[in-house]
Amino acid sequence: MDNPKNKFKAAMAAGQRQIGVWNTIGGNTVPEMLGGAGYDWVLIDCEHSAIETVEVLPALQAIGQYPDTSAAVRLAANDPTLFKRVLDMGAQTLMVPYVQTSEEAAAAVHATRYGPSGMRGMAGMTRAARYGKIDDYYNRAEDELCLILQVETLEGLSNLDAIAKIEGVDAVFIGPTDLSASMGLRGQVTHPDVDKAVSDAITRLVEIGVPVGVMALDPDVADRYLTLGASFVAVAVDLVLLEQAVSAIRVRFA
Ligand code: 3PY
Ligand code: MG
Repeated sequence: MDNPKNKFKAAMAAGQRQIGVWNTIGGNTVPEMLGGAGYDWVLIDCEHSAIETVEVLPALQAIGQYPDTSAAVRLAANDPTLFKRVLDMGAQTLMVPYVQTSEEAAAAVHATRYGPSGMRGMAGMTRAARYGKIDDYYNRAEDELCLILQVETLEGLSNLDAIAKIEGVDAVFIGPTDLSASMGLRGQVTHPDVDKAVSDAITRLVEIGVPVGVMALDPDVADRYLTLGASFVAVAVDLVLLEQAVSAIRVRFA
């Protein structure tokens, strides 16, 4: 059996913008619904949600039913144990929060590589290897992995080039919310200073040829970041959409 192609990585390499939705509600129903909604990617968020590692597997299986939609998993932290488990579950695109230095970036890459170049533990009977059926999985796994590092602090921005240029880093994702806190503007993601810092980071990453992603829940802001050259933008979050819909219908009957 062939190693499944990472369509998200291939699309970015081909310059096709990727529009994504964030999954923060655990279980398999919501990921299944989001997977069938026509987005290019669905991110299963283990950092800012109650989604535990054990729930990543059914979410990947649910999204995996839709071949035109790629799944990505955001780990709770830059911890090699977490990498190992979701990689073995078959996650091919990983997002790592709060990367601030080139050393932290290198550690994330190291966690995705088998020895001798890294410390991803080896196991044969995994979903990633389709239970032993993928030909030469150990030597081909890395070709289809996509490692996205989040830069979302002023310290991270000051090391942006160094982080982005570490070999094995496939893309950088700017986190406007954490960045707003780091800038002393907690939660003010549309503040001109935060917006400028995000825009400058996108422009810089485009200049050095590293694919860049960002979250922008305002479609006009998302359009602007796409025009600046962002390759992948998360434009919606399941729980935000649910809250908006629930509140709107309640107001209708107030
Ligand atoms: C942030 O904005 O801080 C995120 O991590 C997601 O966009
Ligand atoms: Mg963040």
